[in-house]
Amino acid sequence: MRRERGISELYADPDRGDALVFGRRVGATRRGFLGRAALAAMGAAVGASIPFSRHMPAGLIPAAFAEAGRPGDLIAEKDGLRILNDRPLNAETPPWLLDDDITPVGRHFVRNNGNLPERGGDLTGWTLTVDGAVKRALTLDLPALRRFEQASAAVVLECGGNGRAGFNPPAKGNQWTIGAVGCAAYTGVRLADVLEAAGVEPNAVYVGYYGEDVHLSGDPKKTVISRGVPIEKALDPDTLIALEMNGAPLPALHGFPARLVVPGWPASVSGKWLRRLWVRDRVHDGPKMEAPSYRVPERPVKPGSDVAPGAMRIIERMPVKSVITAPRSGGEVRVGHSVEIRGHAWSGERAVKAMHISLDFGATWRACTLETPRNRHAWQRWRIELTPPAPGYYEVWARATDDAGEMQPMVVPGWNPKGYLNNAMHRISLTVKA
Ligand SMILES: Nc1nc2c(c(=O)[nH]1)N[C@H]1C(S)=C(S)[C@@H](COP(=O)(O)O)O[C@H]1N2
Ligand SMILES: [Mo]
Repeated sequence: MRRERGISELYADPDRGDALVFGRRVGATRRGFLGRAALAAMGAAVGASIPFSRHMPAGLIPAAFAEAGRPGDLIAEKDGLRILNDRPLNAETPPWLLDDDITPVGRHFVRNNGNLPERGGDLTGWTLTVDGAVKRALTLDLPALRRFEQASAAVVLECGGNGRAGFNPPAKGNQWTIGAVGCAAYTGVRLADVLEAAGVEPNAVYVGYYGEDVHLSGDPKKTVISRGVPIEKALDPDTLIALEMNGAPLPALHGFPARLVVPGWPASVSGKWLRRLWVRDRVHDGPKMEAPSYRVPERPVKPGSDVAPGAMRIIERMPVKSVITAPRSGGEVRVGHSVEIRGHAWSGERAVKAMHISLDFGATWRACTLETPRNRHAWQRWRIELTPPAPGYYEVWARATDDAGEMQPMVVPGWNPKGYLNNAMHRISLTVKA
């Protein structure tokens, strides 16, 4: 009951939801909303009456019970993150710690597929090789890399599996809720400039990365992960080889001394601890490029089905999404007082153009103010000040719409075998005290 749940799980099986909350089925009216007895039970469970109960779907597990980030799940370098796994290290950020416009290093999620490279923060012997379908292979040390023009940008990195915990039937892998995302400021050089120096051959179609991290088996011949992007994305002037994060050298956990930052795509293509970039004459085929890794069915499938590898496509841009960073879920306000609700919104390679919130389980929506991003690919601040109408239990649901008109779904979208791309709306609970 403690882990954060998507809105959807509830719709999928209302009876089970009721049983989880109340220990029994409490029953719904014919229209699928809560009946009187159910309402009383629900009110008692959340500790307040529910002013918008007429809109509350039966089986909805209250957000009040869906808290993530229990204390105690702490790691030294990370401030209040929830550890999903310590070997390899994987940790996500509770939404209320994502409030900063630029995510501090201590609050940026970590996703490692293997063990950290031995070098830590030591540069000895480090070079980056660029080879393959190029006119001249390059071997660059850090000073050589720094001689390229410097570029800086705030960039959202989101794991392709962020939100995996919401899928039903469950998908194996880290059970990310909503916090495998962050927006840090990166400084480095444009991948395009480095590729241009190497001279990309006309037959180049993809660029694959190799990092220095160590396979969990300990076998030095095994590669942890080696993904890549099409040459067009690699040549996009916003794609960086980052050397700094938030104005300091990249931390060991985030790829020291150099990582790719590929905006708008699943963060798995933003290779950390770079040692080689291989320009390919075919779609890169390193570990975790093949199906089903980072692929989704080309066409919608029935939840739980087997999907043939050939019927899957590589994930490219990430979908529209938002997070509520304040107040913290479970917060209280006094009746008659206003409360500022705020957060961030982003959409892969697009801009977000509208942000709405609902206080009444999705019956009505109010437009929030939405700031423009500080640069393309940074997330956008949204906020709204409102005064809930009466004492009681509320849920805030948040929905972003991007400039192509794509909107976050209320329920978990397209089930897929590995649990990628869940951009269902985020929700929190809010209690108004008399
Ligand atoms: N070399 C290497 N690069 C990697 C990974 C990895 O395990 N090894 N994980 C990838 C994945 S799946 C994600 S989501 C991001 C996470 O970046 P972060 O730890 O800086 O948040 O790094 C990507 N780059
Ligand atoms: Mo990831």
